[in-house]
Amino acid sequence: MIACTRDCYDTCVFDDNFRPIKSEPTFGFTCSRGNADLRRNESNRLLSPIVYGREASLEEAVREIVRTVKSLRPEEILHVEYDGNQGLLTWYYPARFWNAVGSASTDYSICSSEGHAALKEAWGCSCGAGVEEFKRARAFALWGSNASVSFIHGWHLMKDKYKIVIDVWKSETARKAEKSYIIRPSTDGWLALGVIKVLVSRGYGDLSDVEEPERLKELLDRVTVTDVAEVTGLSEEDIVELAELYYYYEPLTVIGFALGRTFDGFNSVTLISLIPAVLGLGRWFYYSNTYSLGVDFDYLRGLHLARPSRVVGMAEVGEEVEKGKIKALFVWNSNPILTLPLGNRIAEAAQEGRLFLAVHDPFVTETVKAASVAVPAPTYLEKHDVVYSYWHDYLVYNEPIRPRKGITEPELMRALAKEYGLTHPLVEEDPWEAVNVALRGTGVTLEELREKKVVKVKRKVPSSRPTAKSVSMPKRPKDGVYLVFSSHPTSTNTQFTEVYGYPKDLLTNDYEGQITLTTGFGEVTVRVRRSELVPKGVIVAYKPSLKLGLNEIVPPLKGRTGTPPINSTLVELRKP
Ligand SMILES: Nc1nc2c(c(=O)[nH]1)N[C@H]1C(S)=C(S)[C@@H](COP(=O)(O)OP(=O)(O)OC[C@H]3O[C@@H](n4cnc5c(=O)[nH]c(N)nc54)[C@H](O)[C@@H]3O)O[C@H]1N2
Ligand SMILES: Nc1nc2c(c(=O)[nH]1)N[C@H]1C(S)=C(S)[C@@H](COP(=O)(O)OP(=O)(O)OC[C@H]3O[C@@H](n4cnc5c(=O)[nH]c(N)nc54)[C@H](O)[C@@H]3O)O[C@H]1N2
Ligand code: SF4
Ligand SMILES: [Mo]
Repeated sequence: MIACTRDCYDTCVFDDNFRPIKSEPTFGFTCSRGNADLRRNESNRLLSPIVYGREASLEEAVREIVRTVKSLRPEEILHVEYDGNQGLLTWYYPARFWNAVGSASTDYSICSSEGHAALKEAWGCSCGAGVEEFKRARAFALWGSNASVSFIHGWHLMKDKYKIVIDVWKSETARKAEKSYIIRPSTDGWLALGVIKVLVSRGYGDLSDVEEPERLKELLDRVTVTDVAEVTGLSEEDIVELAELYYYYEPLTVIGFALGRTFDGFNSVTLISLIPAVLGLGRWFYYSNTYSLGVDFDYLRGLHLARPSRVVGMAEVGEEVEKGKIKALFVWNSNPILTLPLGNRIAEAAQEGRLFLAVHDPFVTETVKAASVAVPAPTYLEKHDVVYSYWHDYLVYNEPIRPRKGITEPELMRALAKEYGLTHPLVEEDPWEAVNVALRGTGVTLEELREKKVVKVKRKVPSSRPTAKSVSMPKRPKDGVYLVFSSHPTSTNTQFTEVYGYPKDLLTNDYEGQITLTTGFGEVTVRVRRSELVPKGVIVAYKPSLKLGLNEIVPPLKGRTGTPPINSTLVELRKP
C-alpha cells in the first residue's frame, strides 16, 4: 500500500501495483497525476548534488551548506518548506536541525492557516465533517472551492446531490452544480452575513446555539440585504433565495482554502461557518481535518525542545531576501520562487550572490535551477514514511515501490547535524521513534501501522458550540480588477507541468491578446483569452500558470493571522 503524498484533499491510497484501491477513501479512481506518477517518476529528476552549477558529491554539498550556516547569524538563515510531500518524516521532522541551531522559520501561512485560525477561534478546532458526513449529507454548499478539480473524491460523494456553489467566476464546479452564485471577489463575509440576516429575520434560524452572539447581533442590525446586494453584486432576490436553499436543503458547507487567501478571509471563513450553527446544524461544515487526527506536529518539528530565533511570514520571504535580512535559505518540499509572493526576488538574489540558496527536491524545479547547492531527494514512491490526509481519516504506512534516487530528508538532516558537530537530543532521537511519539494522540501505534499499512483513526472533534466573539464587520474590498487563482486538473500547484504543460492564457471577460498586469510591486506581461465564464473585474489564472511569473506582482501582504490575500490581488491593466 502506498498513499499519494501531494498537497491534496484526497490522499489517494494505492495497492502494491499502484492501482487505486476500490474501497474508501479512493473508490477505485484517481486523478491525471496519479495516473501518470510512475511514468513521471523517471523524468526531470535531479540525480546528483549540484554545488554552484557543477555536479558534486553529497559530502561536498553538505560541507558547503554547513560552512555557510556557520558563517551567518541564525536569524539570517531561513528554512522554507511546505506540503510538496505530506509525509511526517519528509515534511516535518527535518525542521529539527534548523530549530536546534536557532535559525528563522516561516509561519507556514501560504495556504490554509488563516481559515484554521478563524475556525479555531470560533469553534475550538478547524475540524469538521469527514467521509461519513459527506456520505450522509443530502446537499452541499461550496464557498471558494473548485472541488470538482481540487477535491475529486469529495466531489464523487456529492454526485447526485444538490450542490450550491459560491464563486467569483463560473468555475468547472460552478458549471456542474445545481445552483451557482457568482459574487465580487472577497465579498463572501458580506454574503454570509446576508444569509444569516434572512434566516434570522424570517424565523428560519436563530442565534441560540451561538455563544457570545452580541457582535453578530450588532452586525445583523447594521447591515441590510440591500447593502449585501450592492457589495456582492448579487440581487436581493438571489440572497433571499440562497438563504431559502440553505433552510430547505441544510447543505453541508464546504469552505475552500481559497477563501483564507482573500482580503478579510478570516472574517469570511468565520461568518460562513456560523450559517449551519444558525440553522441548528452545529459543526455542519468541512474545511480541514488535520487538527483532529491527534498527530503531534510540534513534536516532529522539535518545538518542545527548541524554537526558531524568529518567524518570517511566507508573504514576506521575497521582500526580506531583497532587503538582505535573509542571507541563506534552505528549501525542501516547496518551490518558493514560483509559489511565494515576490518569489522571483529569491532567484535574483541567488543569481547576484546576495543569497545562499540550498534546495532539496526530487525534481529540477525553478527553485532548483536557481540554487547555489541542490541535493536530490527520493519521491514518495521511493521511501518509507507515514502519510495523513486533511480530509479522510486513514493513516498510511508508505513503502517504496521504486528504487531510490537521492537522500531522504531525515538522512540529509542528520548529515548536516554531523558536519555541524551538533549534539542535540532533537537530532539524536531516531526519526521513527519521533514518529511513534508524534502518533500517540492518534490511538494508532507505528507498530500497528507497519503491520496493517492503512489504519483508520478515530478523530477527535469537539462538540463545542461556536462563539461569535471574533466576528467583525466585513471590510469592503476596493473597486477594481482582481487577479484570482484556481486549481487546475492536470497539476498540483506547480508540479506536473513537465508532463502536461500549463495554461499559457489567463481568462478575462472582455479582452483577448497580450496584456500587462501591474501592482505596486512590479509588472508581468501575459496573454489573456476572452471567456464568458468570467465576469467583469476578474482575471482568472490557474495555479500552474504561476510558471508565467505571476507571483512577481503579488503583494507581500499578510491577512489577520498571516496568510497573504493572494486571491485579492488588485491589478492595473495595460493593453498595448
Ligand atoms: N499566486 C499564487 N500563489 C500561490 C497560490 C495561488 O493560488 N496563487 N497557491 C498557494 C498554495 S494553496 C500553496 S499550497 C502553495 C504551494 O507552494 P509549493 O509547496 O511551493 O508548491 P508545489 O508546486 O506543490 O511545490 C512542492 C515542491 O515539493 C517538491 N517535492 C515533492 N515531493 C517531495 C519530497 O518527497 N521531498 C522533497 N524534498 N520535495 C518534494 C516538488 O517537487 C515541488 O518542487 O502555493 C501558494 N502560492
Ligand atoms: N487538481 C488540483 N487539486 C488541488 C490542487 C491543485 O493545484 N490542483 N491544489 C491543492 C491545494 S494546495 C489546495 S490549497 C486546494 C485548493 O483548492 P480549493 O480550496 O478548491 O481552492 P482553489 O482551487 O485555490 O480555488 C477555488 C475557487 O475559489 C475561487 N475564488 C477565488 N477568490 C474567491 C472569493 O473571493 N470568493 C469565492 N467565493 N471564491 C473565490 C476561485 O475562483 C476558484 O474557483 O486544492 C488542492 N487540490
Ligand atoms: S494528487 Fe490528489 S487526487 Fe491525485 S493521486 Fe494524489 S491525492 Fe489523489
Ligand atoms: Mo494549498
